Amino acid sequence: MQEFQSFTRILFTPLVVWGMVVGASQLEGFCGGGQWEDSIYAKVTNPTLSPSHLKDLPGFTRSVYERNYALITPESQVFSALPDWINTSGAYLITPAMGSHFVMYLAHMEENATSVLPQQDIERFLFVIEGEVVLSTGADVIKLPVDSFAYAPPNLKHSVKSDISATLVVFERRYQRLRNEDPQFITGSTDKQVLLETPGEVFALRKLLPTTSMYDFNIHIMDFQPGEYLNVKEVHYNQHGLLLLEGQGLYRLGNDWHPVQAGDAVWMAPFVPQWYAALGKTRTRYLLYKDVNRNPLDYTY
Ligand code: UGY
Ligand code: MN
Repeated sequence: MQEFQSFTRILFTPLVVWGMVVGASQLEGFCGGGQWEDSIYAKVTNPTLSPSHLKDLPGFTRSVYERNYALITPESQVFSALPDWINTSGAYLITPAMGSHFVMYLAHMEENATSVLPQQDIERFLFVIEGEVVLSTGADVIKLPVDSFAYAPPNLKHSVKSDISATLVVFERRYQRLRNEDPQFITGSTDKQVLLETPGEVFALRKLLPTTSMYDFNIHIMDFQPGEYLNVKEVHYNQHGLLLLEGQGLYRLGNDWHPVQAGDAVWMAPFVPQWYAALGKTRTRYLLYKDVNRNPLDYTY
């Protein structure tokens, strides 16, 4: 009898351990990063309150879709093959169906993945959250690791490829030309962008695109230390697409107050009241699309 017990222990102990490892890896869900867990923005795809921790609450999600804003949290992001991209799945988080004039999507590129060009006259901005991609234009071949970005002006022939798996956040919109100036192809990384003055505010601000009038939008990187908040309770004509890269806090959207954390995406329509306070123990960093430099009377959408 004793022999039988030790035999079963020998047989089953490795099986149980193996089962726990496999089970744990499955719990990470299909956006689980695994190999990228120590990347600086790992919380975007492995949030503190991850889908696996919420799985026992039937139907629970923090996501909401209102007339003038949406909060889309990781447990409700739905990925499917990105049309014509190779080995890439995408989750569209903001689209014109909501009233926006831009799209914002996450692209999960597997090994040997390749992008396709945007449609004619569409400009594209991409930011690397996990892994590394290689961006090629006719003239340049550029490696883009985590925290780096690229802006492709409308009709620029380019491709994005990944040898290893990578996650990007991508913004696209129809370029709104002003005079005869053309925006330029741009690449860079957040840490190389200068810190800008923010009169009346405490957050640290970097802009990833030039502020000149050729560019009809900008991408802001905003950092708040725990306890810091927006002083202005903003209501403005500009639209926003936001991805929380780090930290946790409270977002006021319209008359609603939402606890948010890294990985959450927010759509803000023109004039939606907006305010943020960083809470939790670490800084908040978010990435923010904002349309700029155009007369609101000239919008063609
Ligand atoms: O620039 C902005 O509009 C920015 N401060 N908005 C925001 O963080 N919601
Ligand atoms: Mn704003």
